[in-house]
Amino acid sequence: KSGDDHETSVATKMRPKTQRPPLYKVLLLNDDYTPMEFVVHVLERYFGMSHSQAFEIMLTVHKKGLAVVGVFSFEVAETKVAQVMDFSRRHQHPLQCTMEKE
Ligand code: TYC
Repeated sequence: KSGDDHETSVATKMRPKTQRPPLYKVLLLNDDYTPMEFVVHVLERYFGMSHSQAFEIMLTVHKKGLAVVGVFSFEVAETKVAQVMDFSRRHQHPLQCTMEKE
């Protein structure tokens, strides 16, 4: 039969789309009450930042209102948000942490 793929002359390069898992930004929100040092501690403890890195990001949140503190798979992002929210609540600070799809 004519029209079989192997007989047609135009070579169409097969380029299967690589599936990447969706990524989620974890955001830290500013508020008027959480102590700066507490936020720095959270960034060191849950996001593996150095003290100076953590201080820098904390100041960005303080000045701009929010900042992305990391980009993770859904499960890791969800865990980080839960850990920060739980730690803040236990210390009776209103610090808010959320996630959004990148
Ligand atoms: N704005 C707070 C203060 O002046 C500090 C702060 C920084 C709070 C970052 C939350 O995500 C935050 N004490």
